[in-house]
Amino acid sequence: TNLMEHNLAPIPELYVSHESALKLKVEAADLTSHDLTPRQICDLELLMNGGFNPLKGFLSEEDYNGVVENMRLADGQLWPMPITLDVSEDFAQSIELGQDIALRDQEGVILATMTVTDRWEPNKAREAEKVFGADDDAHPAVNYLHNQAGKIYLGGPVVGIQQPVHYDFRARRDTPNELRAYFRKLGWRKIVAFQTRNPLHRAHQELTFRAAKEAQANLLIHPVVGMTKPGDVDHFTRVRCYEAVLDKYPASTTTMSLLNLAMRMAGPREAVWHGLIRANHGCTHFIVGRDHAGPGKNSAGEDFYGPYDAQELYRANQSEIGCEMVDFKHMVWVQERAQYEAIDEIKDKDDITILNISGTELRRRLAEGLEIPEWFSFPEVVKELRRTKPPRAKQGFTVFFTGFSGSGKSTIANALMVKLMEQGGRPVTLLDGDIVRKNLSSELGFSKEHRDLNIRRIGYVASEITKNGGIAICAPIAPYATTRRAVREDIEAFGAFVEVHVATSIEECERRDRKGLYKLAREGKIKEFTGISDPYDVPVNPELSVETENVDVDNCAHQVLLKLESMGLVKA
Ligand code: PPS
Repeated sequence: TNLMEHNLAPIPELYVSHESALKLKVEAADLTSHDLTPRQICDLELLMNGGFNPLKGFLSEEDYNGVVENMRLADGQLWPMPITLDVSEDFAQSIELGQDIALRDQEGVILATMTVTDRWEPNKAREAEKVFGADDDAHPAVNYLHNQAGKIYLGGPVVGIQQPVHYDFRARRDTPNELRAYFRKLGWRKIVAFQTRNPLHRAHQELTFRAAKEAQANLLIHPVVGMTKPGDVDHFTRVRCYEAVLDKYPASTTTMSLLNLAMRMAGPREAVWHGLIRANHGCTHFIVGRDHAGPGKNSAGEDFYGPYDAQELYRANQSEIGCEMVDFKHMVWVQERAQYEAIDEIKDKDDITILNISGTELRRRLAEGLEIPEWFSFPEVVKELRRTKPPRAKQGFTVFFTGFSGSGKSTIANALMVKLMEQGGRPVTLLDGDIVRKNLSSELGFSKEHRDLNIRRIGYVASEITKNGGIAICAPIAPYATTRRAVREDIEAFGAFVEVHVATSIEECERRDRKGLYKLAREGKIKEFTGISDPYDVPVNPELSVETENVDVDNCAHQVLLKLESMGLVKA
């Protein structure tokens, strides 16, 4: 890169002037509204503030096809990620092409208007294959695509009225143009950005130091606070951790800013996307590590991408990205020399002791309240993490029973509740199928839609209980695997989700017929009866499966308790 040409002039934004915004906001109140999802709000913010420059709105069909097929907009410009406005079929049908719609946040505030120029039903399987590398729901973005995103995409230019409001860490949030102005003011000509969705430990600090030195650049720590991988440490905790580490950097050459990006965990394509976003934020260099924005394992237990695929794709597109890659050296602690070194640069591997704590090992140590050594992290960071994540035996969790009607879910759940109350320490709530249908879901029937709604409500309450350190025991039929997975994700943000399949066969349930419902279902007097005239997806990987034929209730409940002990959720 020719740095003399490094251009920190403002980039285009999609906002109208303050005066026009006031007027437009009033006019927009009469338009058909779309309530944005959390991910769409993140996307819209970066569209409006120029973070997604050169995009001028949500992708048109032609742009979308180009992006999916070969990472290019219709005009040939590099853009690797579909930024699409997904909506329901009903909403899509309610509008006409050429119409303006209002885009509202979750409180109903109008953030922008969009002229709908395109409306189409995407081939989601194709998008999954091309963009994320596999049509496999184990990939968080593929799961989102199939199970959360609407069926229809709308495209068209956006007119920005106001930024989404953030009440947290306000001083740490900057638009691309604010960062550009800051760099201009400080006279920074070279800036290397560090993307992260994890707390920073010593190895990260070492590698960012080295990257800055190598590029002879200033450092921008640019963590994502929008949406990251389900199960990540929440951004409030992370930002407190970053602030604690920031003291260890030279203030005159390092700064930190929060990026409200919704990540897709798309590995190679994501790295290219991140680079473009950082170029828009005025950066000249970008750190790409091993397995950048990796989504974890696929459903066959293998990695979605090779560890250096992201670096390769980035390198191939570097000149167009406009932000030079600094590749991440995997840093390890060399005990004898008491310092971090890049693993590929160590010559005397056989004579020294290399120490490393993986993310999984760190989570285990936090969960079990074990020691985390000072060579690995900073005491201030560990303290913050422990504050958010007490050891597992003190955290909330959810036990989610699923199985046919009459399989024994409620009875086992009741027995488990009593056993947990005998132990004491945490409040226990039982969300039994029948109790929930009475108190939360009295208006619902047994269609797929209503069952899903019922389960999502249970999941919501259980996630709140889990978040607040209690134990939630749920015992619905929950026949649909995708819904159970969605509930799992909601809950795993706050604590463990223990799925217990009460595996009583349908024949046995019907033979027992404790409520006489199977008889009625056979006679057609109850429609859509699970196992008789309605589907049940057998859990594929439940934490536990219990047989109830020839096993008494106490023993079944005890099996669950043993499972909870083995997971460290209750003290042995
Ligand atoms: S679901 O699918 O998870 O929302 O079902 P759930 O809320 O657990 O409700 C299940 C109880 O409702 C009774 N019932 C039916 N079950 C299945 N299908 C149909 N059509 C139906 N109609 C009524 C049944 O007694 C279930 O009781 P449990 O507690 O499972 O034995």
